[in-house]
Amino acid sequence: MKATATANSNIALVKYWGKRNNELNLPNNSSISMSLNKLYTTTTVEFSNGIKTDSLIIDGKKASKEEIERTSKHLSIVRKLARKEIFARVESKNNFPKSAGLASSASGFAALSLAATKALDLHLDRKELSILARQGSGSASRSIEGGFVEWVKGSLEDGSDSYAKAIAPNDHWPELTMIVAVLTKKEKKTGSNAGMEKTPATSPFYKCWLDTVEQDLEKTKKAILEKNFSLLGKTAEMNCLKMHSTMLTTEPHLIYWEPETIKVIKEVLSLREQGTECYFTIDAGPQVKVLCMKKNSEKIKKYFSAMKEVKEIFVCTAGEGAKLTEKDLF
Ligand code: 2P0
Repeated sequence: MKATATANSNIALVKYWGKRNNELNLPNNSSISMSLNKLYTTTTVEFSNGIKTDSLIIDGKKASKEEIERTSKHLSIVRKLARKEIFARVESKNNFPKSAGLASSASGFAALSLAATKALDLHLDRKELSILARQGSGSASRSIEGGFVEWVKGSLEDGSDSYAKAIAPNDHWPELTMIVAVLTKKEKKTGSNAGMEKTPATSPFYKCWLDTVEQDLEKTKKAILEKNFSLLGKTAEMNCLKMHSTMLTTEPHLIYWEPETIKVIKEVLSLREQGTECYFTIDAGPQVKVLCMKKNSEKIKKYFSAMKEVKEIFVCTAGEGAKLTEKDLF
């Protein structure tokens, strides 16, 4: 009744922002992401008859009450599937800062879903795992599959048609690189969950977001399949700015950027003006992710490493989907 899984984080090229169902994490719009091979979570789950409650350690420390409750809620879905009333010891490790806009909930709930179902001997396929992971955190639905995926929003009330589908595998476009610049490791004040709830209800720009997202999805799928970097980069950057426009105009406002974020955005634009093609995308946090081609990645990495605002850098290509491992954390 013990299993360990690893899952890569993923970064959206077309973002998920706003839900039609908060309980099941059903989104208002479909989204597309790329799995990141260098950012991952490893999670060990052990169910045992001898314990009376779930416990959780993250990165060597006892998790907060909220984190334990969220994990326990997710484990209860797995218990129900397995028809077992049994608690678990869970330990999880990220190789990157958590809750700072690097999608640790995506890799975290994907790894937890795979490890917990394996530990209780449930054999879910990728679609079922994606549906399960989505209930822990929406973006986790996209971390089950590797490479490039589309999380289709679906329309059914029970969420059985809202899961991530593969667009292309991780070896489809090896030149495509995402450089993650970590600017601050502070945990954010407003989590995505709370933020996302307020935007659809208060931002006057949210309608515009929904009106244009289908075009962004089409352009992004085409760009991935045809390996058209300019189309991909332009669409992803604009999609990110549109999402942040809805965040900025949410009441109370959601400003996830820090001064360092603007500094890096300006540097990306300046590099592009000088002929090095690169584009930025930013999530619900201050970190900037830079899309570029492999031939320019070393130069861009050096450029950003020299900035005092940049604390850590990960140069990523498309990673694999969630997988089981023998390397238990305890
Ligand atoms: C995304 N984000 O598509 C968007 C862009 C943040 C900005 O998915 O409430 O942690 O757990 O479903 O998945 C972050 O949201 O939110 C996210 P929940 P989640 O990557």
